Parts: sequence; C-alpha cells; structure tokens
Amino acid sequence: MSRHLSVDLDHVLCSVATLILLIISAVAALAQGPPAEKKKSSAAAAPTVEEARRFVEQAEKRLLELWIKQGRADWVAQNFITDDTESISAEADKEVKAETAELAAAARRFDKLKLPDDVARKIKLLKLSVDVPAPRNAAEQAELAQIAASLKGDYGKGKWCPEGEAGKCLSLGQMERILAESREPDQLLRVWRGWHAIAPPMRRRYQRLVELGNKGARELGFADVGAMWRSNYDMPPDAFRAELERLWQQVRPLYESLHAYTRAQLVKKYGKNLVPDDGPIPAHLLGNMWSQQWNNIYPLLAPPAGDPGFDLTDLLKVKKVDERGMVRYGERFFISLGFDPLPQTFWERSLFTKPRDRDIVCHASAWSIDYRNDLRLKMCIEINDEDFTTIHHELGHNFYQRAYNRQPPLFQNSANDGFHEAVGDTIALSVTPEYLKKIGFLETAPPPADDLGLLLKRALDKVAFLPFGLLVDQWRWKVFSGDVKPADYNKEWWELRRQYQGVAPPVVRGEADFDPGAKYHVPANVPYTRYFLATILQFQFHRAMCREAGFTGPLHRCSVYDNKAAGAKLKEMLEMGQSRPWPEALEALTGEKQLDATAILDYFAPLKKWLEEQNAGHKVGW
Ligand code: X8Z
Ligand code: ZN
Repeated sequence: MSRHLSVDLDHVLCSVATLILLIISAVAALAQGPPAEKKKSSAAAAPTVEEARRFVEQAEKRLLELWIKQGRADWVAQNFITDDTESISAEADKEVKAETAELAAAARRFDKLKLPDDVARKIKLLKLSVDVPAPRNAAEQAELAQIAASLKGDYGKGKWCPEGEAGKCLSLGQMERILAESREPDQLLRVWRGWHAIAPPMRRRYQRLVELGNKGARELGFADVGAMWRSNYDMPPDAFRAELERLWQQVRPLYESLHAYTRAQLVKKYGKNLVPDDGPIPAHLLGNMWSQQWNNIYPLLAPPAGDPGFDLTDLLKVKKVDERGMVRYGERFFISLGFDPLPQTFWERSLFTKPRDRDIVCHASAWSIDYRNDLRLKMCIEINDEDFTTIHHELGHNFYQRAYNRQPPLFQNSANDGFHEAVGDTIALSVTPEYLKKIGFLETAPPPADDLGLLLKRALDKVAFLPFGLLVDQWRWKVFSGDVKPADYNKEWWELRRQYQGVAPPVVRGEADFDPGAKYHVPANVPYTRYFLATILQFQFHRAMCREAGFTGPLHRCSVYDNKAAGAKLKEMLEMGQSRPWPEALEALTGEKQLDATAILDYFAPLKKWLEEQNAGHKVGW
C-alpha cells in the first residue's frame, strides 16, 4: 500500500512499447549529454533546465506505470495471502525500488542547477517516494523487497491458537473484540499475550530490513531512513522534530488529565494490586490491543451526569445497517459537501467483509489503483461505532486521491502525510447528535447540557491517541539511526510507552519478544508520525470548516453536513495534492500557515475543566 494511499493517474498516453522507446532514448540522451548543436558551445555538456524538465516528465511516466503494477500486485497479495502472491508483489515492489534508486542517482546530474520550483520539488519527492528505499544493488533490492513483503504477509496471517483448544484459532479482529468487551483481567492478559506472540519471528528480518533500508537511504544522501522520513515536511528535519515536541508539550497536560482520571476509574474497577494509583496503567486494560485508543472502556469511565443517552453501535443495529450501508453513509456525507459519488467500480471491487476461507490483510486501507478513478476500500467491517468512524477515515483517503488525480504523478499525494490521515477524521468529527437526527438515527438530539459524556468518549479516542501517535516513530527513528541496537529493541519500545503514554507491559517482557512487530505499521513499514499530525490537524480543519459554515456554537456540536461552502474550501485544499509546500495547502482551507494545537485544546476545554475537578487530590502523571 506504499503509495496507493496517495496517488492516482491513468493517462498513460502512450503504449508500453512507445514508452520503452521513449525511456531508452531519454537514457541515451542523458548518457550523451545535450544534443550535438548545443555541444558546440559547451564541451563539458552541462545539464540544462530544459533537460531536467524532460527528465522529470519521463521519470513520472515510468514510475506511474510501475506504481500501478505494484498496486495491482499488492492488492491481490493483501486480498489472498499465499507464497505466490507474496512473491509476485515483492517482485513488483523491487522494480519500483530499483527504478527509483536509478532515477534518483541520475537526477544528481542536476544538483548544481537552479531549477524551477516545480521541477526541483518533483526531484525531491522522487527521492522520498519509497518508504524504505533500496540500495542500487540488484541482490539487495530483491532481498529487501522480499523481506518487506513477508513481514506484511506474516502480520496479515497472524492468529492465536490457544493451547488445549485444538484447531480453534482466533483472528486479530476476534482478539480485538475481546480486549474491547471483556473486563476479565486474566482473559485480557491471555489474549494480549496471544497476539503479541506473532511478532518474535519477525525480529531478525526487521533488523535486516533496517540495515538494507539505511544503505538505500544513505545512497540517496540521507543519514538513515528516519532522517529521510523527517525530510518530507517542507522544513529542515531537525525543525520538524522540534515542531513535534512543541505540539506535544501543548497537548500533554490534557493527556495527563485524561490519563489520571482513567487510571482512577480503573483502580476502582480492578483494585490497586493490578492498577497502581500513581504509576503507569497496564496495557491490557484499556480496551485496545495497543492501548492507543480507549473509547471501548467508556462504560467504565462514563460521567455520572452527562451521558449522551445513545450508542451509535446500537443505533446501527436497530436501523439494520449492513457493511455496505455503513460505507454509503460515509459516501453520502462527502456528496453532501459537493463531492461526486464514488464510481460504480468502487462498489464492485472493494472488500468490505472478512472472507471466511482465506487469509487477508484486514488492516483497513484505501486505494487508488490507477491514480485516476479506480478507487477501492479494503476493510473487514464490523457493525459498530468504531468501524463507522474508520469508514469515514478511509473514505477521506479515497476522496483525497480522486481530488488530486489531475496533478502530475509526483504531486499525487497529500500536502504532507498527516493531511491524508486527517481528512476522513475531520468528517467523522461532524458525526454529532444533530447529524444523527438529520439522517434519521435519533428522534431528538440530547441537550448540550449532557455533552460531557460525548466529549469524554471523543477524548478517549483522540486525546488518548496522541502519545501513541508520537512514540511509534520515536522508536523507529532511534532504531534506524542506530541509537537503539537490536539487543534493546523491546526494552526501548516499553521505555517509550512508559514515558509518553504512561502505560506498562502487563507481564515482564524481554528481548525474546518483539512487541513493536505486533503493531501493523511496523511490519508494514508505514510511517506513523502522520497520525499524530492528523490528530492535531483534523481539529484545525474542523474549526475552519465550521467557521466557513457560519457555525457559532461549541465546536463539538458543529456538523458541516450538507454545507457546500465548507465543502468547497476542503476541495480546494485536496485538489492541490502535494504540488505546494503544506503550509500553503493548510492556508487554503484554514487561512492558517502553522500547525496549531489550540483547536483540539479548545474543543476539549469543557472536559479538561471537569477532569481537573475529578483529579483533585489524585496524583497526575506516573
Ligand atoms: O492505520 C490506520 C488507518 C489506516 S491509515 C485504519 N490508523 C492508525 C492505526 O490504526 O493505528 C487510523 C488511526 C491510527
Ligand atoms: Zn489512514
């Protein structure tokens, strides 16, 4: 799924044969230098701007073709995990990695030229277009692509077969349900351990992937893969790191209030022996396999007064909405903002339910196979509140992909990766009681006096997520830079989880474990800081769209459903793709040029006040 969260285009104007000829002649032209008549005046064959432009155009054509092939191979591999599909997909990935490495090397010829902004930007984006880049060595390219494909496949196949229950194995989805619903600590612990047992076999391959990826990154001129990932934010990589720290310090007090309140309720439920009242919370008690979102334990935390009085999961069941029906609700929201309906092929080619007869990668994803109009969703949908939100998240990717499909291939991406993750979440913030009333789910919207529960539930999703959104890449950056050695992989993982999240392992962990591997984005090599950024950004987007819609009440009561003015602003930003530095895209929607945590802080301000009252006399922090 490397680029399909991003790109989209189908006007491959020439046939494959013509394309090959074009490439051969372009490569030949590059090898020979400028045409003969120009050579008269410049014996050194200095590269020209015109040549750089032609080079980039050819590179985009070639890459687009390879990306589409890679996308199809990956789609099949993720929908039917077998040794063969894994190998076909690794082969396609290898071709992309190899071609990108060659093109990036060839582009160095233009290093000293003053290039027009768009050409320079495309050359930079070309270098950054592969998440884990390969060295320019065929054997290593094949090895890296094979490792990457096998790690993703292993995660997809992962299951837990409890001892003594012959033949009965649980899928990740089933284990996640247990973590969400059970309040039985022993059972929670067994399931938590069961899932984490999928990861140790990945460790050696992951270590090798780090070595090979780093070699590729160094050949591209980056210190390591982490430094490369931090270079895609239109600012120096160190400035980006500092920006993250600034944002984290802004939201940390809100997180710590929520943590303290949550811990106190868990102490009441499970006792001090299990939950220390002044230390980190054991990771298996928060309703989620990675303790990343805590909304599933809302019933344990609900405020005595201020419960919203409805539950979206129940409403979906009462209304007999099925999986496709849930996706239709998401689509209709985007249509109400002025976006075109999804193409018929979306409904024919997407996967909405977990097949019973084969292994697939169930982790939800949104694809644009042809970089044009062949949009797809792949998700093992369950009829519940959480998946209703995730569907909106995924459709945000699809509508973004289609909005920028007129951009040249290297600009077919979000302004930065946080933008891609934020769009659908922004829309889901508009799923308010008033919206549910409009679509016929509720007869009356509860009075705003009862909003505390709504806010708490949202905070357990969004605020609880913030430190997790940061720490996954804090870990990977240290791993890629060599600051953390393989012998300390797991120790550092838990150190960061303690430091940022205030969460502890439920049992002693050691270096025979590889707990980061039990989180999809690590074996799948999807950078994670994007989700932290998205959590900040979506509140900025929401605030701006509500302003555009003329809404004046509290932000958590605002829904932009059916508002064409807000939709037009959003579309304006989405259509820019990655053609301009992200602050310009942000400005197009919000009028602001900076990431700004005041939007999320304002949104939760009434809750923060209440949490502080609840926490009076209790330790905050761990
Ligand atoms: O991976 C996702 C999406 C696909 S981009 C389902 N998310 C992160 C996660 O599951 O860890 C959305 C929230 C964070
Ligand atoms: Zn996403």
